[in-house]
Amino acid sequence: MKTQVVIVGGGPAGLLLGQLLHRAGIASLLLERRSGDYVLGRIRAGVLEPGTVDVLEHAGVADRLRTEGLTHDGVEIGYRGTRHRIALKELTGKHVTVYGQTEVTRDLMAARAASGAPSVYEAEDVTLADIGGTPRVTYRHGGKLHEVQCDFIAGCDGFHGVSRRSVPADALSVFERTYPFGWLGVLADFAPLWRELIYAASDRGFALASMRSETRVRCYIQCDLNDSLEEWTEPRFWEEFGRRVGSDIAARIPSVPALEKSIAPLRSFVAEPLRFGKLFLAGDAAHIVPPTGAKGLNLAVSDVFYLYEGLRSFYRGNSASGLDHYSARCLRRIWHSERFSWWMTRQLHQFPGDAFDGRIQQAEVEYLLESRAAQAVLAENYVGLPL
Ligand code: RFL
Ligand code: PHB
Repeated sequence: MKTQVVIVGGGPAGLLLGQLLHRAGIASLLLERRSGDYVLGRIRAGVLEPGTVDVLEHAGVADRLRTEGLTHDGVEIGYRGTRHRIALKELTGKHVTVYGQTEVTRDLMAARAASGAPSVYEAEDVTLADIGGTPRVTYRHGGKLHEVQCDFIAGCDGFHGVSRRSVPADALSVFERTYPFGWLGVLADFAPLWRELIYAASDRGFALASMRSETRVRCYIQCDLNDSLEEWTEPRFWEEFGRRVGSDIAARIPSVPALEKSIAPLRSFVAEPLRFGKLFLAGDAAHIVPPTGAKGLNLAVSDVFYLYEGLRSFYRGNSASGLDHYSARCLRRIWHSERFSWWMTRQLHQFPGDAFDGRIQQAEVEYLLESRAAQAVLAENYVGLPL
């Protein structure tokens, strides 16, 4: 079989690229290791930058987002028992949209199915060959081995995927930071007791109050990396969450079961460059940010948009310059988001150890809460730097 672009990975990055290419008349084959239901069962991001919404509009997949997405003009920072609003709209003229990654993925899956563009779910042993020359991708499906020749491969297969590992180690530079804690997340059905997201720093650790709709909340607490999900029963989770976000909310949390509960480690990671021969990495395959800045999905979307522009001008205009500049163009935006996500994480979590670092952190949060200029810096980054 032959196609123009093989897309490895059917998360938001891979699906969005497929949809944009389809609309530009460029053929792709999408290979996803898991089943569609499994992909939709992963609960992840919730906040979309305006630039991300624009790209989804451009891809023709924003109908439901437009009606069901929640517009948020601010976020709150909780600190030492009080809450302070960062007025995103006033400070930047922009707002963010609360719309779950699951829903973005669902909309993209529906668009791909409707377009008739081929996807293979439960594709096993995806292997990339000759990525420096005439690329081929092999995979196993339904007990059979398949081989596809293509012009380009888009590695959209997340942090644990095969694409980045297919690049010779000496051709990649890796930059990495891990954090000594994780996030325990709970999804539950009750009407949010907060109007906007609350990022709460407390002596007991960080907590985030988020939401998916008018009837569904998503909440996180900073936890120990060695904690097990079993020890975090729902009553214990809600009690701890309440102590961190504030007593007004704590008193009103209903006793409800979790629809989903998971622990995620926090990591900053960038692999450079994003291109090797005919392989282009995009999204989590190339970089990871800790979730505190709500940047991961948004960065995946900006990578994909640049890659789509590069491929479109290659096929339409016979110009390879967009593809040649792809990596540098992405990396500039990636590092700005890496910095912001690292900074948000650093300011709002409890870190073990150093008393000096602790005092600096305290001074920095106090400055943020007192200075309109500091708030404008946060707001500008939170709503997203321009594409
Ligand atoms: P994904 O979503 O990981 O999709 C990669 C897909 O590739 C498949 N795959 C393979 N397929 C074929 N062959 C192989 N060998 C394969 N190996 C893997 C996988 O099954 C999967 O379907 O990466 P993508 O598309 O780059 O999307 C990135 C986003 O998922 C990620 O950045 C965000 O979820 C990060 N994130 C957040 N981002 C935001 O912008 N705003 C947020 O509010 C936000 N909150 C979060 C987050 C991530 C979190 N976790 C769990 C890490 C909150 C959390 C808790
Ligand atoms: C979420 O709703 O899952 C969410 C929101 C904001 C973040 C991280 C996660 O910074």
